[in-house]
Amino acid sequence: MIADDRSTERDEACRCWCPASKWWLELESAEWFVVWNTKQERATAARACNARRRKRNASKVNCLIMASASQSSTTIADEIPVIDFLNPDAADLQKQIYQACSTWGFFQLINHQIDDALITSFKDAMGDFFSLPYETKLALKRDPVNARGYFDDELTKRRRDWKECLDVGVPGSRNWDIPDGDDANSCLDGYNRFPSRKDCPKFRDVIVEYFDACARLSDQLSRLLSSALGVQEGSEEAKLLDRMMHNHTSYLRMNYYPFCNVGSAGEEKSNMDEPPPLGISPHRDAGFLTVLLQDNDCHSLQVARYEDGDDKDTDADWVTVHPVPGSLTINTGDMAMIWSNGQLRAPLHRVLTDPNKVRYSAPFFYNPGYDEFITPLSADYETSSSSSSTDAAKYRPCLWGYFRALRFAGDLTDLGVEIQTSHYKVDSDSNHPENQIVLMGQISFQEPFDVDKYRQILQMS
Ligand SMILES: O=C(O)CCC(=O)C(=O)O
Repeated sequence: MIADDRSTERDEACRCWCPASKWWLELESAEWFVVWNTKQERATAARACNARRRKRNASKVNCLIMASASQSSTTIADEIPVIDFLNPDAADLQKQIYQACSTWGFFQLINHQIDDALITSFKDAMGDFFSLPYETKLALKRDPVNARGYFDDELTKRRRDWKECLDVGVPGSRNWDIPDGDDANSCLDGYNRFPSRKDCPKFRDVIVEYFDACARLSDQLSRLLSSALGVQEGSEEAKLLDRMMHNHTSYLRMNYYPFCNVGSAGEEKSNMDEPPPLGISPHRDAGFLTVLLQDNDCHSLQVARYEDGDDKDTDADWVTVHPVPGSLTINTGDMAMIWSNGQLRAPLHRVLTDPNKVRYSAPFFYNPGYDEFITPLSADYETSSSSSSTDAAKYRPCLWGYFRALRFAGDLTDLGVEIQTSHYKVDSDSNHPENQIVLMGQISFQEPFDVDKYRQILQMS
């Protein structure tokens, strides 16, 4: 807990910013209060505070106590499932993973079989990279014709994030030994930009080894999910996963969040009127699933928790995902949600900034082949969406290469409303499903996607 003296001078109409929950509390008057992370807990804190004020007939605010992003002891992170990958009961393991992904969309995986020593080397490599001089990193900057490389200007949901990143993806040739810039390596996402061996001697080898380990783990997790959904091995429906193992277009993002002591308008110091910026604004991951390595020292990833059946983005409670030591955090993405016909959740999540601590994290995004149309399992387009049939398809087929291109374009430049799975709902009037066919006829997935060249089509949707 930390006392926040920014608020102590305020007598009345107290408004308090809680960095843990990104939430303003309006209280007419209070002697003290504690801000918790969930809506219910905030309401309880507010009630307790008002009762105390009435009892003491107090009109002054003396002290505010708040939970900070990294120190809060009040979150309900324990409820985010922790799953043991070495569970000898395969059916139970499938069931746990399915339950986690269909409720939270998140879980923490222990005994994941990625070697501790590899993870330590990977973390060291990340640290080495982000400590390079800014100009050296900037020389690797991504651009409108190459989604891979370094950047510090990402937009999430049209807001700039407070972080630096390096994206490395599977090479177009699928062969890490072919030079990065070789034509054989070009693909929709561009080509890799590694730091030189002189600047970061072990970086490339460690990243490639960690990348391959994450790809293997993602394949195993996808198959467990698929079995839990009742997909028979060898069936037509299982083939997406067989193909994905060989044609996945995954990338590994290395994130560095500097500590943050400015307001979102960029002033030198935060002030009461400007909440601090977010490390990453609320978003859902676009691909199939994500294997996330978190920072053990700075806990600021939060996942939205909804009331049953409610997935409106506006009214979420935020729950901090405190990493269990040695675990990897797993979440399902938009493509898993479409493929499972909505049974698996693509959870909304965000990252807070911390005024005192830097943070490192690394999501590995396991993504389908670019030319893959993701279609709901057992899709029945004959049955109307309002039918109670469980087989009625809720989504129209989604071309991953198109979805990915639009997300990349939106990360880089403000194109208006960001593409979402809701645009593929059978009752949506969005023209993305038609537009994807137009774009497919015009681009090659073997060539880097050019945001400026296709701006017109991108803005048609
Ligand atoms: O930093 C984290 O923990 C999550 C990162 C994330 O959500 C992203 O990079 O999309």
